[in-house]
Amino acid sequence: MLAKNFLWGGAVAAHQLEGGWKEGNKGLSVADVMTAGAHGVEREITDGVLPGKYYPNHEAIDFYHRYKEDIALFAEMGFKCFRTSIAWTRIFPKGDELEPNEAGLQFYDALFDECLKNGIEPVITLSHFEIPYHLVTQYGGFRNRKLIDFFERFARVCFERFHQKVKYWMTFNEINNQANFNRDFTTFTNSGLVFNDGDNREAIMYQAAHYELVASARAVKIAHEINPALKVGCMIQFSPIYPATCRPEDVLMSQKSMQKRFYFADVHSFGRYPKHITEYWTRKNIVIDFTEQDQADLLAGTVDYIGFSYYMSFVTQYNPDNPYFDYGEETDFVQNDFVPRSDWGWQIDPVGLRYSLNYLTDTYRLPLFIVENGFGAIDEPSDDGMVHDDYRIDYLKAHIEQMKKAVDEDGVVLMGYTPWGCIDLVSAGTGEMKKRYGFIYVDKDNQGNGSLARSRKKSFYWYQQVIQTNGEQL
Ligand code: BGP
Repeated sequence: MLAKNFLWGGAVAAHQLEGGWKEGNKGLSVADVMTAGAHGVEREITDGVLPGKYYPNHEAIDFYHRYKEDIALFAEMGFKCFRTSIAWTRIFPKGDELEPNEAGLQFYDALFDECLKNGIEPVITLSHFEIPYHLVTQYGGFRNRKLIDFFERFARVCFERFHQKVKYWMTFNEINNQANFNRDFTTFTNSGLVFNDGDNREAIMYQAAHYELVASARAVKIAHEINPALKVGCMIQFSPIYPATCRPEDVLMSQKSMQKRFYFADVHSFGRYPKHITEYWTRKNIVIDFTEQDQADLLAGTVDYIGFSYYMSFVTQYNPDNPYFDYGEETDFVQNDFVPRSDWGWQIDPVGLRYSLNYLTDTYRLPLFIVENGFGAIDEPSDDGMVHDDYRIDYLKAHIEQMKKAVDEDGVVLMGYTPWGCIDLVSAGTGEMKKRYGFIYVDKDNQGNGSLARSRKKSFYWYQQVIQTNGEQL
């Protein structure tokens, strides 16, 4: 049985739903300068004002003006918590100012008050793919050690201002996405790295990740100093990477691929890097700017819980071109014929969620929080005006079943479950509106047309009943 105070809710990120990109003195974030992509088309990064280009995050779903209506709908579903992020550029429009922007702080004061008034606990991510654009152009993003201080200032201001309203925090969303350094990863990371030809991407990635990990640890320490009751977690993108067969080389490859992607959680939880990473740096001649103070900071700022997203699993196999078993690359991933895939090719694997919960518990022995899980699909309202999203219900039901088994049968300590995109919003990966996750439909299309009206999908009523029965009736 799930605990009585289990945190059922939903998750979003500021830049994907707020809009109001210039309101309240907000500055430009990386998300504001990204055009819409499409199926398989990367989003383009411009200066944010290219004529004729559509920037989906500028208006998003206008939550900035409609949050009261949306929170009322979350309350109607019975949400116990609501996970969103604070847009860094509302608080520090450029990122390097000394004083915060009061109008931005007031917006979040009002938003958190509205949540609390409705019996909904805010769960807040400090940085969710929305780093100030100025920090990218002027400082090179997290290539630069100065970013640690800028982030620390931002975190301190948020904790000081909101610690009586917000108990649960996370530092960087999916911090480990940058492990895929061969991709152009600006859309899916917080690091604000733009690569030039000839860059040693891998070395830059490890350095930026190190600065982010130190910045995160410093934030955790500050939060605990300001209010020891605060719970601060990390946020890891978790997808197990299975071996293609029981061939020992495949199994070892799977292990090495998991090490590469999830060492971030080791540093967050233990305050130390695992040896396999430091050995790898030595072997690859990667020299990291890593001071004694950094090490002290990492140890002083270990997290209280592990927040993670779970959407899918992967499969990898031995690559004869990699005889040293260096960390596996995505190019070595193969299809899993045992599981179906979504329209976007994401492998649907509910049992993998139970595996992940067990893996994370065994490795870190910390409470866990599933802060993202969900099914991105094309929804079409029927003649009765409602979206009958049985496919989404099926996906969530199957995952909740496995989550309950992990708690009931495996003894996993789980704080809560917040499905991703509880209201339709702009896709982070593609910038589309038509990749929808919500229980609440928003009338808007990929070109930005639509009334922005909200309506309840079939899954809205289903999830309402799940929460009402604390997960007993699926
Ligand atoms: C996660 C991100 C979210 C979210 C989700 C779905 O990686 O934390 O911001 O967007 O993925 O991805 P997409 O929007 O590309 O479907």
